[in-house]
Amino acid sequence: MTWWREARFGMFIHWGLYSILAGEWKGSKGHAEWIRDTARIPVDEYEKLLSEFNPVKFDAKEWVRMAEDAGMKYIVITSKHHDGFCLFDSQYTAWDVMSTPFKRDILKELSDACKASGVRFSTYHSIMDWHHPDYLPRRPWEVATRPAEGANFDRFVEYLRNQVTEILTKYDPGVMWFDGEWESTWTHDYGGPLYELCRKVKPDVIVNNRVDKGRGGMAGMTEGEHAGDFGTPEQEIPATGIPGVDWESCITMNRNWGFNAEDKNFKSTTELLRMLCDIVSKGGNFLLNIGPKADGTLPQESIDRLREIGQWMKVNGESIHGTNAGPFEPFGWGRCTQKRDGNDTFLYFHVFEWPSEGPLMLPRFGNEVDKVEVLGVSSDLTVIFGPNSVGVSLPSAQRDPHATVLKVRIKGKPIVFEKPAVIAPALQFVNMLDVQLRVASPGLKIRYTMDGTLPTNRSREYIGPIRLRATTLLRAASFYNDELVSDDISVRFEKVAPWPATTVPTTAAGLARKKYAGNWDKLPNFAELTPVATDAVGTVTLPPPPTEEYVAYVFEGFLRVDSTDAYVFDLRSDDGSRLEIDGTVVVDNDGLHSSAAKRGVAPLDKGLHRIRVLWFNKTGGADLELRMGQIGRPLELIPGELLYRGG
Ligand code: FHN
Repeated sequence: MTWWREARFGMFIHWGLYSILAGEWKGSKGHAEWIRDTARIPVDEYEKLLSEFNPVKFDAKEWVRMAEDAGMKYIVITSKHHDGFCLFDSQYTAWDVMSTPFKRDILKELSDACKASGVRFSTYHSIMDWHHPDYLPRRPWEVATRPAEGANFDRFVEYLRNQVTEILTKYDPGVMWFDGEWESTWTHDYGGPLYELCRKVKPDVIVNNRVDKGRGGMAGMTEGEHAGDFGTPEQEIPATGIPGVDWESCITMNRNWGFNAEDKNFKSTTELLRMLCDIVSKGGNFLLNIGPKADGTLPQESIDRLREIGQWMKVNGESIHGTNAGPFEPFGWGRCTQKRDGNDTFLYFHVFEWPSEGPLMLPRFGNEVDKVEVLGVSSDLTVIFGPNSVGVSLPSAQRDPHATVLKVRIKGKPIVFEKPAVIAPALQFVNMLDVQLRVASPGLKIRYTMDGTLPTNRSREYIGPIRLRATTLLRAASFYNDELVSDDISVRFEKVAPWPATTVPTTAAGLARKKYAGNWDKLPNFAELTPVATDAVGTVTLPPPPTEEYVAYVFEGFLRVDSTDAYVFDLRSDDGSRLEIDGTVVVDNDGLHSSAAKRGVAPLDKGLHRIRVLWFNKTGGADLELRMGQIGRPLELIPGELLYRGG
């Protein structure tokens, strides 16, 4: 992953037969790469585009040069989008560029051009395929005209795997960027092995998380145990990065991935550059999309922005390439990235907004400052050093309207004046609760009070977990050289009475499970429904595969706890689910979503407690898992001997 992490910035390219239509079909506009579906073009009509695809102005070296000059370190081009058309010479289909008048292997030319440059070649490959006869499901509107009889999805998967193998072996992609994984026919049982195939054929290839089923919607991060080397937020930038998690935001320059002649909603160069700074300051990569025209040229608006981005990157690229997420909490006027320099650190501050008057005060840190400079220009930068503070002033004429970059060299790892994080298994407890306080920066002391007052340099210093036995308002802050240097954080921990156990006699082990049929987007009111089946199960679990769709289950019975305490419950499901204990909702994980977990806490007296778990699945993947643990202890699947059916 090293080259990819250091690259930070790449070019996405959506190009294919749809580019010929430029977003319009028989007067209907507003389309792009989905046009075969959104304009409902019958496949035989769409196939006529083959004879029109002849991008005579395509110049792979020119495309790669534009990417490189823009500071982009890799390109990801659609080897095959959802329409199934292949931009490469595939031995497994004639639905490819060699069947067009162009008859040139576009991927080969781009791969070769990349080899001769500093740009890594990569490909986007859609799993969903609206042309291959064995792909299922058909688009809903064409089921009648393009019947699925005889389609064999496993034969399609073999075709997919064969093409992935030929791409990996012929074009040396740095990244396999899969997409179109969301339909119910594509499952983890295919996704996992496809990831393994990529690893086997080309061990150094990087594979995104859309190879499998773990992508949590457009937010793009991987949930649950699924394959993929990085998360893929789409058309969005996460609010914060996630330490140790690789991710890449893919974003269009205007509003479409594929070329749409009417779409002039191009983001400004300033907006695009500030997105780049924002993404990289959070530890992510930026994959910026281009939608080339049918003749093989790029839209002029794209060319102009790439050139302007390149001008900025020539001066400021070191604040992007090879950097990691900045160490500070968000601050309004800009972003920060960082790069180690031996034992020292370079902090790069991207200044978007300068104060209307007075110096710009940098986020506070405790390190000794070696040097402060403005990248690129000899400048009249004024630096004001205060006690653990740095302010800068720069004449407005010397500021970069996109973003001015300040390069600050400090000794050692950043000593960020961050407020302490409070780590606890719950906010409520029955007997006692161990609370931890943490700061990432070296050199800081945490001081805290337990009566809600603001800590001073005479307050207790945090040296290890704090054991609470009564309701407490914990308040903590960071100190450096015995000076209060951070905001404070207050958290109220409440000692609560346990919910009383019930005395209902139990009749047998396990839970009653009722099955319901329906098409829901969230949990229904089961009191209004009649179950289609009822059985008993040893614990909270779904029937074995194949996955059921348009279905719900309600599990009911009693849970036995053997000691009075607060218990943490972790409920994972796809789609929605809910946990109720003694009639109170403890975890609400409802809604249409891929596998995701939520937690809740219930204070329980020793004995039996009524438990109800509700779950539904609309279509696609499904899972349900309930774990519990006494507060402060590991969570485990609920063993059957703790579950009973009631009288
Ligand atoms: O359906 C595709 C879309 O056409 C485009 O390729 C984007 C880019 O990541 N991915 C899918 C939408 O999530």
